[in-house]
Amino acid sequence: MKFLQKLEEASKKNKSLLCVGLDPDLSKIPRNFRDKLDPIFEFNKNIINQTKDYVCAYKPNAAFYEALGNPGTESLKRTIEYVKVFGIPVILDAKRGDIGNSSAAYAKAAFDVLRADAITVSPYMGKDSVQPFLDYRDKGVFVLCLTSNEGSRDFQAFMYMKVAEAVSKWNNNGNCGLVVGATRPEQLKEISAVSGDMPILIPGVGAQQGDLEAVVKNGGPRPIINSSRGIIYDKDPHRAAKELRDRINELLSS
Ligand code: NUP
Repeated sequence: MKFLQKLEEASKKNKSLLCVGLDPDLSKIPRNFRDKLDPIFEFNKNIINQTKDYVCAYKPNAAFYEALGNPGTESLKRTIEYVKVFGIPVILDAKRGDIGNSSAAYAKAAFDVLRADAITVSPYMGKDSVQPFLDYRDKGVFVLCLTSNEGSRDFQAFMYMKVAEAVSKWNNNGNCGLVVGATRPEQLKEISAVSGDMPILIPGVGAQQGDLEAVVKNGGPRPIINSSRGIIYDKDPHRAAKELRDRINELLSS
């Protein structure tokens, strides 16, 4: 099934625009998981079991798994397989992008080996660095447009509109999306005015204190609103995910 179709089905079924970020940090996960054979997978599995009725997607950030070496990669693979059982799409947050043959290898790793449904990529090296990802027509490709961190003022502030316009043109297979930080609601409005019906992945609510109300208002027709630490380290992830999903829906209808 194509990424976008999978996203829409999960979104409809769970009445949700919420994406939960699976960014497990061994030093922060509860002690009872740390004693298990595969602590990261067991932690994720518990989060997934508690939140799977309230999300439209999950977003594991590759960094937290790669930092653990081979066992981390195994935990990531198992996590993606586990999510698949529920028909929910997985966006691998890996921010890849390189010369063509290297990007092709990154795409193979993400889509054929890890079996993610979508990936985040950087546009910095231009279209040929993104093309190998776009060639996987059934997979989603989210291009960084304007990120949530302070450093997005250094370079991205001068070119985010160019990125949004370029990606709209790269979208021949209908599999592109953009990434815009929730801490940039004004620019999100400008971006969604030119991005048509492309989904916009919006991280930065919760721990980074992005403006949820403005994000829902300005995020275009297909916002995917991500919270990672705000959900996974809450003492009650089930309640935290449900409350955030409901709050988003309340803002949508107000
Ligand atoms: O602009 C971005 N901001 C951001 O935080 C683009 C991202 N991909 N992220 C990622 O989203 C970040 O690396 C982390 O995986 C997640 C946000 O996590 P949290 O602040 O909700 O814990």
